[in-house]
Amino acid sequence: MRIFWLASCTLITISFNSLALDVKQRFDHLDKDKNGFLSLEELSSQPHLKKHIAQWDENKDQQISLLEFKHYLTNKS
Ligand SMILES: [Ca+2]
Ligand SMILES: [Ca+2]
Repeated sequence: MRIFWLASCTLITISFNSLALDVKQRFDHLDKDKNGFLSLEELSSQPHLKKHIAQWDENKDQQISLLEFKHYLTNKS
């Protein structure tokens, strides 16, 4: 029973990590100039996010940071 519990915890940890990794990979893929932010131009392949950038650009710098991108991916409906 203890082993089963440990295995469940490990699985949960792995799936959390892979989600975080997935966000980072998607972000890096979109961040063409690798400056750590997604400009409106770089969001051209993400029309939904581009359209709603005002909603997700939390510090209103007209760019999406990794954190803002993560919020978008985890909260969009
Ligand atoms: Ca960029
Ligand atoms: Ca921003």
